[in-house]
Amino acid sequence: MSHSTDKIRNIAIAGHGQTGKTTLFEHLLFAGGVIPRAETLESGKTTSDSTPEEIERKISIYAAMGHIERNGTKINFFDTPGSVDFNGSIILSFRASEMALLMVDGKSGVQIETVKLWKNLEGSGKPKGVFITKLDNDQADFGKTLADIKEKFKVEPVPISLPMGSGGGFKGIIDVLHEKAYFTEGDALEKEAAVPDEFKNAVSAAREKLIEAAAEGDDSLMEQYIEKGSLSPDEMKKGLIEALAQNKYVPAFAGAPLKNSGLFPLLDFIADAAPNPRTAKDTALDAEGKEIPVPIDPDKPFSALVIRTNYDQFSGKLSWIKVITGKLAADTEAVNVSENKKERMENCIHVRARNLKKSESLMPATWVLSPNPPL
Ligand SMILES: Nc1nc2c(ncn2[C@@H]2O[C@H](COP(=O)(O)OP(=O)(O)OP(=O)(O)O)[C@@H](O)[C@H]2O)c(=O)[nH]1
Ligand SMILES: [Mg+2]
Repeated sequence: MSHSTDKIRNIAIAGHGQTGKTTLFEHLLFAGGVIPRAETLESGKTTSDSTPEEIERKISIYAAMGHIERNGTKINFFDTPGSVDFNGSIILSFRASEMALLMVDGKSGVQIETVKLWKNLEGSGKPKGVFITKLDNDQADFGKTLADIKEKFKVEPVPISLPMGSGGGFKGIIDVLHEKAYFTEGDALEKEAAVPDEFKNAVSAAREKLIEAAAEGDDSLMEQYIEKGSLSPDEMKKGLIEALAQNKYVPAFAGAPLKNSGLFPLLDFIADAAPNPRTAKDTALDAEGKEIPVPIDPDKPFSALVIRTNYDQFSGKLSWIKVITGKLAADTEAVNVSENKKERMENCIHVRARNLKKSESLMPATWVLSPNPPL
């Protein structure tokens, strides 16, 4: 199914090595019904780490892409490698996404590669979120990790979700925005329930912070907040979207993806509030090499960003493409500006985990694979 551009969200998952990016990606695909079960790193069967080298070394070497549906929105994720040796694919994944989600281990805190990635993202001005993970580990500490993020990045992270218990006593996650609890259920998906009484005060305090962040969205919301001391749920949602698009706050998520925990609050927030590509800013180089703004727009002539090109022994040259303007249909011809030559894109292929599906015509902001044999 082809989604209109405003119903697409593009997110790059990044962070220090071994923080659990591939595990989050795998469990998101499971939560989205794309794969029947989530595989572990140790099994060597995860969707993302699929090359012999990755399976052998148990690390990600190549960026992987996949998408799931949530509330009528198509959410594309990039799982990027943690090692700087593969920095090129991380940078391109950022370039192709409207938001980055940085993974921070709830026990180790912010590690060096994440600091470098943060600096890189600061330059782009794109919104960033943090996912504090492995909260099921002994000694994991959500509050301490938030404080570490605050100190290292000089920002006030705003919790969208909160953990219930920690280490051996970890029970699940609370969605602060929607005031729902999600209890872990072994290998099954997390189960929704009412917020337990013991966490109600913490949720109220976190909601206050969320309302403050939302009030930053625009002047009328700020006036409303100053006048009434609060915002309605609709104003809150509008403010969170606006303020995030302007990079005014950093949403913080809690979870233990290995236990399927913290996935739904993350997905619901992304579907509701992550940047809409239709309003996000993109840039390209003009014929003189000058950087110019390029709005992502279906009504302009076709243009696309090639994120990566693979050579497949059966299909030949396979390019990962993000459509920027116009529509991409099978058998489209376009000029490859870096090589100044024409290329033909034979098909458009949606990547759903390891399944590939042909698509007729694609809207801007979509990521696809496209075989482009020589003309
Ligand atoms: N306890 C616990 N362990 C986790 C969780 N998420 C990931 N892990 C473990 O952390 C290790 C690294 O996980 P990966 O998902 O490969 O981490 P990564 O960030 O993708 O690693 P690189 O791509 O190599 O940088 C594996 O042993 C996972 O099982 C979690 O939520 N809880
Ligand atoms: Mg990985």
